[in-house]
Amino acid sequence: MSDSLQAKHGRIELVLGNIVEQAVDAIVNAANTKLAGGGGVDGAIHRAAGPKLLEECLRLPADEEGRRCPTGDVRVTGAGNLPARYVIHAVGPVYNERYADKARRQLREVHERALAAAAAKGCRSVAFPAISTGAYRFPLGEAAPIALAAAQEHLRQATSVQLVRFVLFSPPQLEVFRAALKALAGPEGV
Ligand code: AR6
Repeated sequence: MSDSLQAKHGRIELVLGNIVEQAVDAIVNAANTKLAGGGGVDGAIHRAAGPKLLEECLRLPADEEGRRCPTGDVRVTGAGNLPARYVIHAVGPVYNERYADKARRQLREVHERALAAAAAKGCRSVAFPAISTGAYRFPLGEAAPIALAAAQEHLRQATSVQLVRFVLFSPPQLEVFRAALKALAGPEGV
């Protein structure tokens, strides 16, 4: 089964691994609205990047409740000690079955905006975790096709981004993304 898909302007790739080890131009963080760190990917990224990353996040403007980025949106910082140049902090939706349509829309949007932000910085390679599928409980089988379709759509336009890598943290997660990538490729299996 193929772990990559060639789109018009670039390639989508799936790997099993840790997002903090990716030597790409930008890594995407599954952040929360406060951008002050947290658990999961966010915690791992802040630990590996060192204190400079948090300092940079805290310098971003916040509203009166300490929110630096609304749900569905992104903010870009440097990457501290990470091998990447930028961290794109992306706030995915908290999944709630009653508002599943809204969550799907916001998940799509956050991927689109992360890719647009990467392109605005001239990035050639971007690595994503499976945003919202941990603490935010978005079902992985629903999240994978949304994330992959947003990447495919971005790579249909002229963009600096040539590689969109999804970094999955466990073999079962990789399998779910593989099935979704296969479905996206269509019967030709492009
Ligand atoms: N590399 C790649 N993937 C990982 C890693 C890693 N190092 N660590 C976990 N995952 P989550 P969310 C996978 O909870 O659901 C934080 O506290 C994990 O298996 O990190 O968007 C933030 O501060 C899961 O599939 O992000 C927010 O408050 C996926 O990454 C909140 O959690 C996302 O899990 C965001 O929740």
